[in-house]
Amino acid sequence: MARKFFVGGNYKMNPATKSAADGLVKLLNEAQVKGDVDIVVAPPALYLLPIRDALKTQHVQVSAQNCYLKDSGAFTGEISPAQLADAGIPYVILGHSERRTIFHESSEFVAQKTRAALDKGLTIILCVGETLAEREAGKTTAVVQSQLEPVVKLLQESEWNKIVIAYEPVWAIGTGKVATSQQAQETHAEVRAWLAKSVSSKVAQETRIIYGGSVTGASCRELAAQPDVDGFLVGGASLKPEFVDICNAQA
Ligand code: G2H
Repeated sequence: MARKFFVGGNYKMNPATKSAADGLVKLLNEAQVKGDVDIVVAPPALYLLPIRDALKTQHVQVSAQNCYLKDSGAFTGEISPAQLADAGIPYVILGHSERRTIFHESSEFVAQKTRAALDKGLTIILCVGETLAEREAGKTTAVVQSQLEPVVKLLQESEWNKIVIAYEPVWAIGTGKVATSQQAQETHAEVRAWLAKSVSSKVAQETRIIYGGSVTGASCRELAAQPDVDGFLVGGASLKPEFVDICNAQA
């Protein structure tokens, strides 16, 4: 089964003003998107609804960048999966390395949030990836598997169609140092083989595994040509016109 190409734009804590956010919407509304691709942009929570409502193109959907576990309650600063679902936000990014590192989110916590988001019908862009020290120590596969294992334990096989795995090596994030197409392909293939063993061959074949980490308009085509690279999660370049080129990387 062919996996549909997927391109996410992770705006992180950008842009700094609403008028700059309007510029990003204009870019998306005017984009010439070729081919069959899921495009999902993840603005800061403050801009989720205005951006969603200003998008005139059917090609683009929106995602939250994070959520908590509970439906509601005394959790200052958090957004719940129930609130996202109620607002009609279809996607949420979970487990981004900036959440794991800066906000100390464990793989178990990310798995619990994945469970909670699935229970509300959200689709999860689930981020995993190793640090440079871990890669150099030959631990890439073990680290990525250890991040996925708690999720595997909490999901039914039938729920994996609501998961997009984003492989984002930490050393490539925001550094300008993109993984080579060979490095990305190798890890994606290992993740897929591990899914076949740990969940099922159907899930391994159908789950999209996208690459993130300093993807640009210049690097996207070679990466997209790899058989196990099903798209991208784009940070810095999602704030620039080249994001459209990345959306068309497989066209
Ligand atoms: C990795 C990526 C988006 P960037 O975090 O998730 O960001 O493309 O800026 O490295």
